[in-house]
Parts: sequence; C-alpha cells; structure tokens
Amino acid sequence: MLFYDYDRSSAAYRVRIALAIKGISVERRFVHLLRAEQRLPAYLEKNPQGLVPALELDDGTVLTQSLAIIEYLETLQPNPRLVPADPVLAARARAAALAIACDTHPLGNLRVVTYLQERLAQSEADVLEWRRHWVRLGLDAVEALIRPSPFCFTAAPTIADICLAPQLFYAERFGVTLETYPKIGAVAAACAEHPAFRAAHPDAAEAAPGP
Ligand SMILES: N[C@@H](CCC(=O)N[C@@H](CS)C(=O)NCC(=O)O)C(=O)O
Repeated sequence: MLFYDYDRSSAAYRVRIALAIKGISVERRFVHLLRAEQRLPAYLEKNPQGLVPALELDDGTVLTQSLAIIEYLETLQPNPRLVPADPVLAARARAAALAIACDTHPLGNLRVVTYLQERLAQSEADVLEWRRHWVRLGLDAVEALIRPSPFCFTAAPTIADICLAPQLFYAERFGVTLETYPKIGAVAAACAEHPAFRAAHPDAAEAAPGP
C-alpha cells in the first residue's frame, strides 16, 4: 500500500498512529503541503479534495479521509481494536473523534487560514486568535466528553485518542496550553508514553523535505 503523507498534517498523523498500532507497513510518499503539491493534477487524480492523507491499495484503489482509512484498516486487521466492542463506548469514542475531526480541525486547516490571510486580508494576530479560539472550543468539548482510563475512554487507545493527539500537537504549535484541561492532559501523557504515538509523531516520523 502507498500512503500519501505529510509529516505535519494532523489528518495524516492520525493514520500513521493507526498503522503503527496495527503494525501495518506501507510505502510513504510525501505530498508537500507548503509547496501546494496537494493541488497538483497528479495528486488531484488520487484525491479530488486536494487534501492529505490518501491510501492507495495494491490494486490502485485510492481511499481518502483519515477516519474512513482508519475504518478500512480496522476491517482489514481488527486487532488491536481502535473502536471499542461495547456499543456505548464505541459511540463515545466516535463522538470525541468526530468532535475533533469534523468540528475543530478543519477550521485551522491550511486552505482556511490562507483564505483568511490572503483573500480576507486578516492580520497575523487575528489569524492566530482564530486558530486558538476554535481549538480551545474543541478542547473544551473534548474535556467534558472524555473519561480517561488512561486513554480517552479505555485502557488502550481508540480513534478518540488517535484524533486527539494530533490536535494537541497543533494546539501546542499555536500556543494553546493544557493547563485548564486536566483530563486531556492525562490522555496526552498516556499517548506520549505509547510507542505507536511516539513513532507517528511529526518530530519522529521522517520529515518532508524543507520548503
Ligand atoms: N477530513 C480530512 C481532512 C484532511 C485535511 O484537511 N488535510 C490537511 C492536512 S491536515 C490538508 O491536506 N490541507 C491542505 C490544504 O489545506 O490545502 C481527513 O480527515 O482526512
């Protein structure tokens, strides 16, 4: 399988964690977002949304959307599970994952902040405030939703943790600290100790060549 990746992409980072937890190896190909490679025709043929990640299967089928890719990996190799067997826990883990992936992450995406800066002429300070505002709102909700034990809901990581850890990397990059989020802080500590999360971290994963 060929994985279209970018080290600093939160969505790709989610898939890297899932691959590492499941021990699935893939060939990596960088799509350099700061060089706008996600909008090159050859990549748009793979993913018409012009976003990373994408996963190309050996027969040429291309899967897009990190959570859809993770669900595919879960079907391909069910253990270790990333969605709990218990239906209520499964719904809770999915809800926390979606609170991040659908309602928080997109607002800080490169194309959104570029539009704010270039088309709407917003200042650097206002764009930073935008980033921080939406990430704090998302983390406020996640803090209320999760029940760390020590991962978001369970003793082993689920899709909730897989979405949360990359969002925390983003939060830290833009100066949002976890002091007011004790439950999220506890999950962050558990993720920081977990080998799959360490291996998938942007600073650990092989980086795309510089701009
Ligand atoms: N919902 C998508 C989000 C994918 C996404 O937004 N990827 C970002 C990187 S984290 C991207 O490719 N951004 C490029 C851009 O904004 O031009 C998923 O989960 O895969």
